[in-house]
Amino acid sequence: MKRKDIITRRKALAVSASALGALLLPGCSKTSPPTYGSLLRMGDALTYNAQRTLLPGQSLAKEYSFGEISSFPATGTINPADSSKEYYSEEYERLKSGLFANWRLSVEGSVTNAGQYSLQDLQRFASRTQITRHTCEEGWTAIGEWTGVPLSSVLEHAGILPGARFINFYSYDGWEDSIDMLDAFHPQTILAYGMNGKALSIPHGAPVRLRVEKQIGYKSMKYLQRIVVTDEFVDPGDTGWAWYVGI
Ligand SMILES: Nc1nc2c(c(=O)[nH]1)N[C@H]1C(S)=C(S)[C@@H](COP(=O)(O)O)O[C@H]1N2
Ligand SMILES: [Mo]
Repeated sequence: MKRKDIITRRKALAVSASALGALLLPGCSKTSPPTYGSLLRMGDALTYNAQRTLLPGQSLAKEYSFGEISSFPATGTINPADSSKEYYSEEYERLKSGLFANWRLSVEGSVTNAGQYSLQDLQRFASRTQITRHTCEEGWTAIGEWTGVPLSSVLEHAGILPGARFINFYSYDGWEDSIDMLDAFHPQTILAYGMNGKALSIPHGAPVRLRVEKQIGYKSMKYLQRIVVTDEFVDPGDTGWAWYVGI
């Protein structure tokens, strides 16, 4: 699917996605994201994880058993190394041909230690495995097992500065999106490098994708390239999809 088609499709789906958000989240508007900044900024001695436990509404998404894992279609971009596609990335093609040995996830912005993480770097953190249901805005769901590093571990390693409020993600196929600190530090929000016991495949977002289990499927960005911690809300406005669609 071409990037242009994605945008058109996302525009077409905006109404249903916002309606879904409004339905499930009375009182939450997509244009004014929840502001927990002042809460998160209180008490320099507390870690963000400690502060998170003070915040309401951090329930876990349901986790399933091994036997409930289902078939799982790959949708949207399925191979950024395909030069016939509008989402083609020459850099991604190079990284793929080197089996992602040279892939680095850049973590930058409002952090004390900006850095570049290789796949091995990410795999040195304690991992988390979870079997969850993916919900696509197109109306299908699928259950899969994801293994990766909690995003909170990487953010704590990078050292988030007190003013930070949002995490922006950029991918090799040109997608960009953001989540707030509540979702970023949610224990089931992981940078996944494994799916169903194997290395994450190209169609599903190799080498590393985001899993945001508390939100609709399109927030789980594939083909991660860059993470920018910011104190500004960056709405990927051209897409037309709701910024927050909790499930
Ligand atoms: N970079 C990127 N991330 C993406 C997409 C995409 O096209 N590109 N599609 C999104 C949508 S709409 C869904 S439903 C899921 C699909 O993930 P899957 O291909 O592993 O099923 O990824 C999401 N993340
Ligand atoms: Mo989707």
